Amino acid sequence: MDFSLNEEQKLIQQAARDFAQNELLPEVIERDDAQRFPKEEIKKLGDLGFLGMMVDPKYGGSGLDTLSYVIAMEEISKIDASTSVVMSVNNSLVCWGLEKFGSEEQKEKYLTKLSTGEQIGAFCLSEPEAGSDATSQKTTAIDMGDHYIVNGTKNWITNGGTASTYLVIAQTDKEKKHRGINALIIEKGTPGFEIGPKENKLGIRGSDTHSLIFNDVKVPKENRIGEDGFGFKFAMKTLAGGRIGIAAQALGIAAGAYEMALKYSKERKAFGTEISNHQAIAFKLADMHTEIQAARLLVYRSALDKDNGKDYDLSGAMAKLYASKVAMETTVEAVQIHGGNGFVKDYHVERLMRDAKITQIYEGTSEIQKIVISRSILK
Ligand code: COS
Repeated sequence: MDFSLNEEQKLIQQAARDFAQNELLPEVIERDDAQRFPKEEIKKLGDLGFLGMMVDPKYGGSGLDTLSYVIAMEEISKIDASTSVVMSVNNSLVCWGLEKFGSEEQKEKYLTKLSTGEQIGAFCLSEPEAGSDATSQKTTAIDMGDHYIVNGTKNWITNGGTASTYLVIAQTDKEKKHRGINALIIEKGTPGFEIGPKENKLGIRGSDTHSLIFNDVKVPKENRIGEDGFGFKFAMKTLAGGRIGIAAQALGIAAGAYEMALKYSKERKAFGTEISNHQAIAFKLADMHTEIQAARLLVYRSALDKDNGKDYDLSGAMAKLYASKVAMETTVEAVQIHGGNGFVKDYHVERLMRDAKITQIYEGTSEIQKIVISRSILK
């Protein structure tokens, strides 16, 4: 077992760190306040090759491994989780799903633009009544011969307003239950496809989350991903990799909060000495450091499983479950170490605490991860 990074991975880590410091940090508080999407920053992230990191260069991607992707995700998430969720969805849910399961024509037409960041993608599974219970899709895609007619609503869609390409999961044959579900590529601007209002969120407020409404939307058959009825498996397989990305995001949020708390504890004085000299604070830092390192090992392990062609459903679920818990606990402690300053926006840790919460919810709640893990160990 060798967890040391190679030269290329170290360069990617440094590039991501520099980008986060120079491009994301300066206006991250303002974007969070105003719920402003990081439009320019995402464009630059695309220029860096971070929006299609694992995609084959022949489709405009960077051709890197999953480990490189999680390393970059960690660094970006230390500073700005609103930006890293755009990166995660585009890389693992949209680009990966299209490259793995899309037709050659779909890859030529959509993937080449998505992997460079010329366009952004969205992954549309959740509905008002189908979040965790993902097989209960109410959105329908009725087979009309050479096209589908799509009706329904999707909820909490990341990149909902800014995306150009939407991967939409919908029920074609209700009798067949999850085996009658399809995944369709729907372009923004298709008649009948409307974008609902933007959600006003607790955290990742710079990201762009919307409901989507489909009213008799005509989608050509060639926009279906995979065979008829493959849609649910497509969603599950794609989400399994997505969970590695969100685990890396959670790891980054935790590590970012820890680094800020560590620095602050060496500067802030109380009772005549830096607060890091008080065991009450030093022990908190010891716990944070240990838990973050454990989370990092789980995240790296799941990325390596994926890179080595092994099953990563279990390791990805464990990484997400644990890293998101560590993100929540670490950010709460980072606020505590900052005291009154932790409660005001200028010190960043309150934002990281708000951002951490979503990592226990999206791409499968912690409870869903426990279903995946327990089924795997009990089968
Ligand atoms: N890879 C491939 N196929 C998978 C899979 C995976 N990781 N997980 C499930 N499947 C397949 C199963 O093999 C089964 O297909 P067959 O009947 O053809 O064998 C099908 O999917 C249904 O699986 P299952 O019967 O286990 O479905 P459940 O309704 O019990 O749900 C969970 C399984 C809970 C794991 C699933 O619904 C889930 O992940 N829910 C959360 C979805 C989510 O993450 N939502 C967040 C919104 S997206 S941001």
